[in-house]
Amino acid sequence: MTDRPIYIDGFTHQLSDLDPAETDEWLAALSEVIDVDGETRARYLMARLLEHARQRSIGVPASVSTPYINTIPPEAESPYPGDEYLEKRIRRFIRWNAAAMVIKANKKADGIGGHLSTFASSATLYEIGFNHFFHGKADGTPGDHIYFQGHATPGVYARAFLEGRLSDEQLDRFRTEIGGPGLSSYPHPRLMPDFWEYPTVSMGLGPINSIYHAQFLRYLHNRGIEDTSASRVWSFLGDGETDEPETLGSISLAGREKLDNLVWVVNANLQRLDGPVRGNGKIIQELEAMFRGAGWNVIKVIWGADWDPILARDIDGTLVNKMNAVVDGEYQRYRTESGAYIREHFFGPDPKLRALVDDMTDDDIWALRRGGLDHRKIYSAYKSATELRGAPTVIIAKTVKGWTLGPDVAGKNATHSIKKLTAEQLRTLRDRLDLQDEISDDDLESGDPPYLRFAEDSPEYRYLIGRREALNGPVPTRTLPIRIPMALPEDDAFTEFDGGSGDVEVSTTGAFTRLLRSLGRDPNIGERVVPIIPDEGRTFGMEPLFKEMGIYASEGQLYEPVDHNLILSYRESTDGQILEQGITEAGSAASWIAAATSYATRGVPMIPFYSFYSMFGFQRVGDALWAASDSRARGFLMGATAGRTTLHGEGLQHQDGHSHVLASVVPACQAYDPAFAYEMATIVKDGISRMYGNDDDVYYYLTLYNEAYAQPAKPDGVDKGIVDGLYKFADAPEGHELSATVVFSGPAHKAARAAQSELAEHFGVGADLWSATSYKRLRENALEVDRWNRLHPTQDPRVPMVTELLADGSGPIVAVTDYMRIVPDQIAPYAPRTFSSLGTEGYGRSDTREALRSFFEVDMPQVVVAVLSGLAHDGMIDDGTVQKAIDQYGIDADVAPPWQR
Ligand SMILES: Cc1ncc(C[n+]2csc(CCOP(=O)(O)OP(=O)(O)O)c2C)c(N)n1
Ligand SMILES: [Mg+2]
Repeated sequence: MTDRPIYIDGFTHQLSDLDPAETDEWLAALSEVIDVDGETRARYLMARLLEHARQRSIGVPASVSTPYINTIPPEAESPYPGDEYLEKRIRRFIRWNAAAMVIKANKKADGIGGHLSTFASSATLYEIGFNHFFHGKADGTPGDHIYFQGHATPGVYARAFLEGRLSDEQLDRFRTEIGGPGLSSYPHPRLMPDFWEYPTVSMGLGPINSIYHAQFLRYLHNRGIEDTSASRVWSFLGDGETDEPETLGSISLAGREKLDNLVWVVNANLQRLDGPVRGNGKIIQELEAMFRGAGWNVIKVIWGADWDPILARDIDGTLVNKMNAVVDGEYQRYRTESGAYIREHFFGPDPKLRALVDDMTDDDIWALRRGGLDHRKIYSAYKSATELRGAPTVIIAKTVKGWTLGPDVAGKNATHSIKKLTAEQLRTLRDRLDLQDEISDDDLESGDPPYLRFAEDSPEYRYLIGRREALNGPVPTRTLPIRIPMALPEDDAFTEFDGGSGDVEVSTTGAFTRLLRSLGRDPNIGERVVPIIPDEGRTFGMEPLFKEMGIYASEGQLYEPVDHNLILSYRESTDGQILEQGITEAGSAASWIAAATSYATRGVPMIPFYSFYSMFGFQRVGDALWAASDSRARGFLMGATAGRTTLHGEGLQHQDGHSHVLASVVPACQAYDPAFAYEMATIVKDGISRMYGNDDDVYYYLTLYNEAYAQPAKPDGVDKGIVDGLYKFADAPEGHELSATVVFSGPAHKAARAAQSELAEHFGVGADLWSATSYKRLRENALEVDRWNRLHPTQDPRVPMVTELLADGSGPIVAVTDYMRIVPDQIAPYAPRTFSSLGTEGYGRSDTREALRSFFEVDMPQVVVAVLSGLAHDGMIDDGTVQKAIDQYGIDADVAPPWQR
């Protein structure tokens, strides 16, 4: 046994050694170098050989990691084009204002919070972007798409303030949004729709969204919808944030599709909230290996320019070895100590290293910068990233958390949560930023630090505005007029379902696929339809679309598919319309968000339909769908294979009886549970006209089922009811003494309709049937009315829609659904008569639909018993009649309820 890994390269065993003597000579030579000149020299020679081999194009794989030094050597840096003095002044004003804003907010109402340290570490990373790279939208073109790190908002506001985009009052209202023009804590387009474009504060979502956004730009381009080549996607993220699976989970997609329109900037301040990101390792090295492995261009910016002359003197690699060996916990410590400490502990132990800094004072050593704080190094990295073709770039920039905020804050474990500075600490910051002329000691004593602005005729202001003008106006800016308009679809696609399916049995999923196909052929919206699927297209019967619409593949189809001779072959192409994202709900949701916000980010409305297993929607990627509503996404989520009893056979992890509960908590989500094809088509039609005709910032969630049944024809005059959430599907059969109302949704219509016949035939009850397409909608209307009534006590009370509709009937009301009872119970307080519900509580399990419906107590006998029970409760029949029915159907009344079994 050995505790060292054994290195075998299959390749060297695969090929025969054509000249063993020559091989031995090479190996012996290398061994001698290791023994005589040491490992560093050996590594140098190996690195040179590999570099040489790559230059000669002999196809050796690139190594996944490089030493802990800058990727771009000083001699390859680009000359700096900016006015360094003015930029430094601007940066300092922004640093100050960002800190002042957080401190003031926190003073006003203790605990309201804000973050000082994140932006303090990344100010240079942003300022280089603002002054030299980020393209705005002033001329009506979309410019760049910039995902700002959520906790860096104070810096972004502080800059907007200097640019004159925000007022003193607004800065004063940071984190005070109620009742005035407040600034949201983090980037929230829902709250600041003219400003923020991308919600990033839930860690990991910004990064993954940015990847699929970059892919979507290519998709728009390759499909000929618009030329997106002038836009770049920038994503700024924290090093701690890379622990989120969403952050790194899709990086291989960007590498594979060669998304050179994508740049990530990782702010490697080595810290997250509680402590070091990798105290015992090196986050930068770890990330480098992962990104290189995924095909990204990696630019490490670790050391500032003051290190260049020291590194130049390190001829035998001792310094680089030391840089490689020290762990992040140690690097963090250095920044909280002193120059003397760094001399002792970093350079100290090795006399050769110590000699490298002999001519430097402790202050000189202390002043040595990290690369991410060096504007020239960052400029070179960005320039190189934007010029590279054929791969996405990640810039990993080493910074200091809480930089410039003084010894009590910078690099301290608690730095992330510090939101207050004492007068003394403020003075340190002021002096550090050289702002003594602008801010007096008295200003600091007051505890109310002033905001700084440049006069409009000052060189700083002119420079600041001039740079933004040269880059096409301010960023971030969300609003962009529609650039490539879209007319609404023709009616034919929807009316096709009005007549029903006759005797032919089809599922609502099948009907949707048909609708999708027709929408794809519509002259007005056809090309704007974006079907997105995470590898379940066949389950949903979507394979006909593979051939007809084609599957988007950035490099086309480089092989002949196995089913090439079939009519429904698997057709991939560069202009394919379907985004088949593979088995990634997180990725598909990100892809959907990119398409669903294209109306705003590009001025190009697109209509995405993301079809997924409903179980793996809100439950799996609920946070992404929440962020989608923040983004003001417009599009369709199609929760297929819905229902706890309808997706038979699959069992506990697949059978969804609660996505409508989860959907009910998202304000912008329009959640529908249609029973019939015509309902589904009517809802989709309404969705398109609301979102794309009326510009409502909502999205639609429809559950689709895979149970095939004869689809009824659409009754007259029900469109409004379908959209409003409830309509009468069938009148009660006439001539019965007793009456009742049965409300169904989704496939529960079967039990409801069977119960209607049974009640009439055997119990003398005429029940009318209603279809509830959206309990969420009904509840929201009732809440609004409820509130109005409460706050207008002297006026005639209003009546909720659901109450008014159900007033057209008599007898008890029973609602039956393939979802949990809490879904129909949303209307319980507003039902005009005795109300009860039947639903699918508990875990799903594998069995037939019939067995499942009996188990979950949502089948015909249960509906009959519930109606009779309601009648007994109302005193219309005696309890014995109910008991008789229970006995007659063989219902085991004493078995434990399904959710306890
Ligand atoms: C999904 C999620 N979990 C937790 C948080 C809370 N949170 C806010 S900032 C932070 C630490 C961030 O560290 P890092 O990504 O390194 O950013 P830095 O501030 O150091 O630049 C955490 C955990 C969050 N915003 N989102
Ligand atoms: Mg960090």
